[in-house]
Amino acid sequence: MSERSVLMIYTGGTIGMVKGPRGYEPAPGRFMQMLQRIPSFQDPEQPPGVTPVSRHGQRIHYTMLEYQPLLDSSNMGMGDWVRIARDIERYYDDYDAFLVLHGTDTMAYTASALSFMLENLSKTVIVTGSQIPLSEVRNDGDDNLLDALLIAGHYDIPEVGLYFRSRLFRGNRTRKIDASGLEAFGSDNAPPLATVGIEIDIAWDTIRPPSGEPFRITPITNPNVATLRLFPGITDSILENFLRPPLAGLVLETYGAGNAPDNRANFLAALRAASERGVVIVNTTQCSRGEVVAAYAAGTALAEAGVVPGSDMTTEAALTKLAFLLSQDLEPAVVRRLMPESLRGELSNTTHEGRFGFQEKAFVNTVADALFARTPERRSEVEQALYPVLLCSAASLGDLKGLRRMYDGGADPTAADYDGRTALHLAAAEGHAEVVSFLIARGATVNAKDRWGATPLYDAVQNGHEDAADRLLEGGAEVSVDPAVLCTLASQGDSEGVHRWLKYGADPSTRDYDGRTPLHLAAVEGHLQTVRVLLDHGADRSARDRWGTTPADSAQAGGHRTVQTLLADG
Ligand code: ASN
Repeated sequence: MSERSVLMIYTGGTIGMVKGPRGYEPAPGRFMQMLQRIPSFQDPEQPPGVTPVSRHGQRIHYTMLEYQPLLDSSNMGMGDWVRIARDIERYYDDYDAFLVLHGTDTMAYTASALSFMLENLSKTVIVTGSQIPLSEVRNDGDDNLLDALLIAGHYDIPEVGLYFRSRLFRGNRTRKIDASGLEAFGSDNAPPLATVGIEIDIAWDTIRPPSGEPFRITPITNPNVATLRLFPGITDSILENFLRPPLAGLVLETYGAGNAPDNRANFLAALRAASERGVVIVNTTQCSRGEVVAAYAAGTALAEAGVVPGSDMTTEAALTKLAFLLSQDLEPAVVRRLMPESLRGELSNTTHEGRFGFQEKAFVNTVADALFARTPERRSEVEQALYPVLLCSAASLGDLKGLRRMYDGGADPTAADYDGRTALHLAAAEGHAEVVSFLIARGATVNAKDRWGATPLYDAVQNGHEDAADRLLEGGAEVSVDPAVLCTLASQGDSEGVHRWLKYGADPSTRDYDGRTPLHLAAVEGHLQTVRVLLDHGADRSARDRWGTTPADSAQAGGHRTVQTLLADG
């Protein structure tokens, strides 16, 4: 049996409310008592806050941190987001995972905000709540909370998730989509991170890898952001007023794939003027699914007015991301550049998106789970053992995306497998020139030697990949040719191989242990073309081996008259 600890930060929301004279209201100090009475949350043999052992052999210890006052989430603001982030920071080392119990009304905002503020997260953080209070006989709080607690108590999902009604979503992809139904949250542009049925099914390949950097928080402190949902007939003066100081960032919810009127000069002029003043304006769609694309003139006009595309971000994510970036000391131009880039998996289709897919991580995690390597240290050992193999396999397949993902996820660019083969060896041997350049740029060891002494350049040249070889030379690869290589190729009559090696700096007059040069070996076997190539590259036709034999003598001994004549001619 193993144990994990979870901190439950109880901020308020319907989940813990009880019926009062004015309707449902928070009930301070009651939540933990309610949980204690539910057998799945409390093992009767254990002190308060300890679950029974799960069927995976795990016992979860949970502690409740109850906020004062407990809030209906409609009453929450940026300060409350920061308070939660700071509490997670304060207790980060003391718990394995964190649950945030929260009202549903603004839960998607809080989850998005937390996803940005919690940087380099390596532990599971799940925000959850319910539509019907736990105090009611029929409620959805019981399941939501227990499932979220079990996920937090078993899995390392280094993201801010939002759990509701059998699904764990990436928090910054969610929206509250139903005011009455129990399936209150949706994530139309990103699949769930986990689905709970008979089994808990974690979609490991969608989960972002931990960065490996130390955890820290960057609080959201700039409140001067807003959202504006366009509607047909919005007047120029309303827009102008909206854009006035102190506004620093605006999420403009446009029509369809990112369109706004392009037949109203003043409307666009107002946006342009605000952009020029430094207001960062982001274009998101009013649709719940799909993304902003540059397909229509009506959208292009916005881009020309300085509005940046928000891809498929939700309004909640775009707004909190804007606030997060504007809370740091960044130039508007930098904020504009970062808005369309994925920072925490909040949007798709960016140049960095690949790094968050991380199928390899999923594989590593599966192996780690199979080995019961639950602690970060043990996981890291598994990672260190597997990465070199995964890197080599990706390199030999020319899988640049996979390599980029692994390096972005912290893999060591100099890692070698048990034969001393590095990703660079494999990319060179297979002639994946692009990959070779990428690996060199990422700090791979250019002259790494495998256990047989072969360097990446050797592999590239030997396998006839001149493009890859050229890139290695540009990257500082040194030519060091085993004399036996040229002699072997010459005696096999591999004129192309010989030519290639000579081109990449091999010495044409190198000698084997009997003092024979490649020319001797090609001559004795009668390889005319190879002999020509060697002569063209200045091979010494008068070289004598340990018995005093010249290449011409060798040709004669082998009965190769044409070769003999060619060698004698000079
Ligand atoms: N008004 C509640 C809240 O957001 C709604 C809920 O939690 N279901 O706090």
